[in-house]
Amino acid sequence: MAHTLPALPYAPNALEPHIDAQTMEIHHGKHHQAYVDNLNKAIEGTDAANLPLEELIKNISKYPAAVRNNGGGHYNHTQFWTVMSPNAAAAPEGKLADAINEAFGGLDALKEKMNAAGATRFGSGWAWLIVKDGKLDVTSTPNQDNPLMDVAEVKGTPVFGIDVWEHAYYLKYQNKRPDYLKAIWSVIDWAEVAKRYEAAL
Ligand code: MN3
Repeated sequence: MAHTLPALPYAPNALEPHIDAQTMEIHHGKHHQAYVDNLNKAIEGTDAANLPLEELIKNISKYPAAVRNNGGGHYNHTQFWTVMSPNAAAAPEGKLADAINEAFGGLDALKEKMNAAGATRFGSGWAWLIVKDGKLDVTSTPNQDNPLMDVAEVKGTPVFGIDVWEHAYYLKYQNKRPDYLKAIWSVIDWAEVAKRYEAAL
């Protein structure tokens, strides 16, 4: 059961000007493809080859670093493409909006908290909105780790994550990670995030 690269749900230039087409093409077609290929290589001929990705991720401490890095890379990017959209719902509604108000005091406060988590993550990693003990929380992980991994410092069910690797923003934003983090909220699709939140509960 080899893992495969999911198609981008929109054209590579669909998220411009916030995320440029060349970054999307390289990020999805080269970086994500490499995680998929290297994950398949790392699990070929082992018991892990028959397991769904989420099972690998939840028990990642049992596997070699190549499975952690590339399995994490595949999982993280797969969710990343789907929570962005050229027709993004601009604000959360209903249950998700209530939960954000309760946990953070409002959407702006959540954005600030996630941007701070992303901006202060040293080197490469991800900023996450998670469900932890039934409540929303914000955390970050290094490299291609995520909060679903049994090795994560702060564990929880990922609602969505923002990639803060330089490859996600360097062509357009150069070293200005905070500018990228400010811009990305224009393409975060709150309707998709709400679906993921309800599934995480
Ligand atoms: Mn990436």
